[in-house]
Amino acid sequence: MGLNLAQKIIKNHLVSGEMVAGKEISIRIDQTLTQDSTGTMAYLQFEAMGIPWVKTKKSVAYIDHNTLQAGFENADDHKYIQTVTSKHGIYFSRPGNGICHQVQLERFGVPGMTLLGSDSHTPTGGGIGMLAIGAGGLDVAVAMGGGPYFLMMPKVLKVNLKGKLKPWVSAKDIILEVLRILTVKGGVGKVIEYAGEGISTLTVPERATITNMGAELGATTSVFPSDEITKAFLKAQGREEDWVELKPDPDASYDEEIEIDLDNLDPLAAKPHSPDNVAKIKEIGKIKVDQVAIGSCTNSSFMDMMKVAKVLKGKTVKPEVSLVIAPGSKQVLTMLAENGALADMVAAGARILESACGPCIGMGQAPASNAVSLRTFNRNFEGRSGTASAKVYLVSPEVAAASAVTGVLTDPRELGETPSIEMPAQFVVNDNMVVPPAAEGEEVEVVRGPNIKPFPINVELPEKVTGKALIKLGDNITTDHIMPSNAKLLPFRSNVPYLAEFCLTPCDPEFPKRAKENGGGFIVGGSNYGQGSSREHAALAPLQLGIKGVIVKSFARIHMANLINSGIIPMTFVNEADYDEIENGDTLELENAQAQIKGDSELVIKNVTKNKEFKVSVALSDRQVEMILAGGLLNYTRKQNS
Ligand code: MIC
Ligand code: SF4
Repeated sequence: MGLNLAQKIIKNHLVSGEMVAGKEISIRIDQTLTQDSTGTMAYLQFEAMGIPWVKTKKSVAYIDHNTLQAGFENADDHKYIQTVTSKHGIYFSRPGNGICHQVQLERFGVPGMTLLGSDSHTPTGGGIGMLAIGAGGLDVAVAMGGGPYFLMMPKVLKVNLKGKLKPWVSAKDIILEVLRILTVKGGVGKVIEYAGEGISTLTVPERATITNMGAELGATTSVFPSDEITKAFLKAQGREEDWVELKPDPDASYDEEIEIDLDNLDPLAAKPHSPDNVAKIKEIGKIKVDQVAIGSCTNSSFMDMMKVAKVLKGKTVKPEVSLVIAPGSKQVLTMLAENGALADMVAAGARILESACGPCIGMGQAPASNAVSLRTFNRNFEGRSGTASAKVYLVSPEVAAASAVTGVLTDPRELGETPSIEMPAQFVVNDNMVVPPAAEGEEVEVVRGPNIKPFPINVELPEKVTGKALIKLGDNITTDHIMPSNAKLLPFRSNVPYLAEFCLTPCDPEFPKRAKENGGGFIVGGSNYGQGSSREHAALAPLQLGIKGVIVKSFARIHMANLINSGIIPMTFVNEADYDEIENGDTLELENAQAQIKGDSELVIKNVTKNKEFKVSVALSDRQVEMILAGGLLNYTRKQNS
């Protein structure tokens, strides 16, 4: 039996384990990326490992998230990252050079290689045929040190694309359709592999929009083949030599398959407050729009920006609408400036932002109270924009631009003929904002600002784990709930004790106080707990507050890995009805914790308050069991080394 593309790349990088879905494997990592809001922690952890120089083929550190410098904190973190990367062999992409995933795709991505990034949208690299996976900072630090990356062998789901998109329908609509079909938990434990005649109609940036938002499916990653279109993109980036052809074997098999007929797709939107709450623009109707935000790692390519510029040319943004545009990279911005498209945007009234994440992560441009905000981004979780009452719709650049000029949600087909935009034969290449590491790392002095505080490290698992159920949450709790990130909190990503004061506060403002008063305890939740970001702060902040275990109906992949890395026990109800029995404040007890975790994948927990027992499952590999026993990955590694 032949292999599909995901299996081929995994096989080429396999270090340990059997390629059987659901079993733990480890793979060699060729490239890593970090961004600044997860990077400080990743580099502190890398330093703690004591490895002088990275062992990957290429590691890049980007500054793109925390670019609002309202105080000294972000600038201090940038200095720390710039000096620590220079010392240890990592390339540094300066603030202003662009959003990590966009720049990585343009300048560094190589088909067939593996990429591990401390950001959940790292799978953007799948658009160029990489196996690109998002992970917590500690996992990325280990990979930089040459260690393999451990993951459960994923199932592979084939998305067969038929036909060709109609005018004004775009790659964003394809991934929104996949989200409508599969939901935000439909990709958990899977790689989404794109195939079919329809892929030959999609450019690399369009493919990258699709693989980027595979993160919203909860997928391990998403991947496209590397073909003549990939070759043309790399050639236009002056990197033709990086191209290799990659495709599945003709007799490849897949665990699951869905089909999408591109001819039948209409412009879509994900309505508040979930990326899978998808409907046709026509069906939602002409709701009044207050803000339009165009950019983010999903839709900020040169082609996307050109579509927007063409719609805006010669028009004026409605007076009631604030239109902000953040081109994804310096390359994109330079090309827009050179060909006049930037002038068309500015003339129409667009507010141009720097090439960075910006409003996508609540770094400015929070909408007005109750505002409707249309965004070309990938997440519309409640409150993520910085305004709790805002209603965020995720749309394509075409829908966003059309709506900015009409003032209401608009199906762009109403604008008449689509502007024709050609993929450039040559992109403007100037890597002067990428600083190579020092020739002599030992000579570099690492600069640490006062905002860098020690991060919490767990202790060995005790014999008896006991504590209260401190909070009971519903389904689809995001990392934005667990560890909110906005312009006020992002500057403290290297200060976990401070951040912990805001842990789960969108769900219950009293949570941190209660956790501390009770000396820690348990978090109880529903299904898909921890979806969203790769931020390990969503595990470190609970650890700081003394959380010992999280009991839920199911977990999102990266968050579960981050809990294990922190030594917090991730448990799922064997019988989901037991979720209903637990009440806030119940005392829970895990007796003989060490023996139970070593022994069986099912543990017995006693609800002391209700005098009842219930079973939870811990789906851990032998290695993960050892990590929980040791109190997390750092302790486990230290133990192994001694
Ligand atoms: C996000 O889009 O939520 C982020 C901000 O990029 C995160 C990383 C972070 O929390 O720093 C992600 O996607 O992993
Ligand atoms: Fe940045 Fe938004 Fe992309 Fe996260 S999703 S990397 S915040 S642009």
